[in-house]
This record gives sequence, structure tokens and C-alpha cells, in this order.
Amino acid sequence: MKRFFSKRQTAHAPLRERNNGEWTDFAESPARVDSMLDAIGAVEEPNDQGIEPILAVHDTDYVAFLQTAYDDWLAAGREGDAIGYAFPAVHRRKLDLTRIDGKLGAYGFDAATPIASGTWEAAYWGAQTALSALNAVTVGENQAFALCRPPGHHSGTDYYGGYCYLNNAAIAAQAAINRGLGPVAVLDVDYHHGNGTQDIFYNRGDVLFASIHADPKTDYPYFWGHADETGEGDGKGTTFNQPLARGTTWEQYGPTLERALEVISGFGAKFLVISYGADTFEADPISAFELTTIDMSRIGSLIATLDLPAVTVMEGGYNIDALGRNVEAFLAGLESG
Ligand code: Q9C
Ligand code: ZN
Repeated sequence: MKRFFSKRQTAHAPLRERNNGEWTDFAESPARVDSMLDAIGAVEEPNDQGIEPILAVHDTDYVAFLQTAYDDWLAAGREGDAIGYAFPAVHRRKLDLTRIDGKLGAYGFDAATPIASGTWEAAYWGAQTALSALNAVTVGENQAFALCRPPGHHSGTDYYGGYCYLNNAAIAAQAAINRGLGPVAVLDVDYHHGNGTQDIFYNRGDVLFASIHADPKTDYPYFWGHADETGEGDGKGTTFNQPLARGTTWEQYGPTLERALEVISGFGAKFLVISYGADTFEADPISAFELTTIDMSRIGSLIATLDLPAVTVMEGGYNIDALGRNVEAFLAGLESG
């Protein structure tokens, strides 16, 4: 399987995030990339496919905000990473706010996702990495891996959060639809619910979103990913959420994944986008499932039984020592089937 990555994705390096009542080191660090590159072998440079496929998913005003947010922050006399402090829990709507502090709150939904000097550069190239993996599959490869960083699945049409700024999986899924490859299923196996991807496709009958994740009653992102969220309008029934308890091992995870795969088959998907997070690993520092490295290859082999053309997009995974091993185990499982 071809693997795609651009060094420009390491330009994003915030220092701290707000987590459980204190400031902690930013978990989604560029060191994650070194761990993955050490383990997965040769990578190919993505092609620049421009802003258009990004704007097929994200609003123009949001993308414009991301492009200048850090400069606007500096122009306001600030130092360090840009982070909001007032968030519209009530009546969120498009307002023409002029101050950077208002804009950070308008577009960001948490205090774990700072904007730093290289954030736009890295997010842009992360999206190009996902699109280049999709290209590889459209010209005859059966599968490709996009080492996206920053991750994407918490980002929606006009918001960032959960370490995510552009939704790489949604950008790839929408591009696949535009090329006539649908219907598309997005299978999200990150520890956290992919609320951004769910939201982007919530009213869509041509994209199924299926996710297995920590129960949002106890885990981030709290407000989305509950089992009763099943889609609306044309998308009624095309969202499938399976929350699992902290402490989940393969004994529960395996059968749950099989059920999600049945949902994908039943939907009649012709193309698969996988949001893969290695934060389901037993020793992940911010998560609480108990999956092993061998389980990562089991996840890959089970998904391969769908026998669909597939792009895997990297999401979370914060145990730097084990990250590369876990990603490689997953990819090996996918390849062997
Ligand atoms: N104590 C991804 O994995 N903070 N994003 C959680 C847990 C934010 C995770 C706090 C986690 C975001 C792509
Ligand atoms: Zn995650």
C-alpha cells in the first residue's frame, strides 16, 4: 500500500492545551510523525490539488479565518499560541466579528486546539495528503494510507476542535463522491467520536458515517456520538454510532466492529474512507480502551473483509513509543485481509 506524507505537516507545533483543569503539553505533537515514519517505510510526497476540494467541505469564511488567524493574533499584540476564551453555547450563528478573540470562539469549540504559526500550512498539506491517497486509489491501487497530521475528524464545515482544523476524511470522501465513486462509507475507529465528520454528512444519503468510540457520557467530545444520533432528512439512518465503555478489550471491540461492517455492507458502500486512530491502544496517555498492537492488525484484517477500495486517513494516537508499531500493525492487517 502506498503511503503519503509531506514534511510541511510538521510546521504545526502548539505548546500547550487545556485538559482536565490544567495546562498540559500538547499531546498531538510533531514527534508523532517521527514515530510513524520510522515504522511505516517509504512515503510519497502529496500533489497540490489546490483549495477547491477543501472548499467542497469547509465554508469560505472559515477557511479564510484559518489562513490568517495566527497573523491576526500577533497583530493584536499577543504572544504564543492563539486560543479562544468565549464560546457560543447559545444561538451559534454567522456574525461578522472583527476581533480575533471573538473569531477564535466563533470557529473553535474547545480549549485543546490552539492555532500556532504553522497550523494553516500543516492542515493544508494534511488535506492534500488525503487527496493524494485518494488519487492513488482512483488510478488502480486498491488501498492507500494518508499520514495526515494534524488529524481531522473533529472538524466540521465551519469549526475546529479536538486537535483538528480541516476534516481530511470528509475532504477525501467528498472528492470520491464527486468522482462518481460513491456511495461512500466513512468508518471511524479513533478512540474519540468523529463529530465533525458526522456533522458534515448528517443530512446526506450518499455517505454513511459509522463510528466506534468511547462513550461520550464519560469521554471527549461529550456532546456528540451518542447512540441515538442516527442522521436526518436524506441522511436518516446513515449515521451509526457505537459507544463503548472505558476498559473495552478485543472481546467487546471485535463483535462491535463486525456489526459496523455489516451496517456498511447493508448500506451498499462502493468506496471506504477509514478514520484510523491508534488512541484505542492500552497505553495511550489520554484514552482508556485496552486494545493491544495485535488488536490493531485484527481491526485491519476485519475491515479488509469488506473488500472495498479504501483510503485510510490518520487521526489520533498519542503513545509516541508505540504509535508507529500500532499504525504499521493496522496497515499490515488491512493488506493481508
Ligand atoms: N482527558 C483526536 O484524537 N482532549 N483528538 C481530551 C482527555 C482532546 C482528541 C481530554 C482530545 C482530542 C483526533
Ligand atoms: Zn482520538
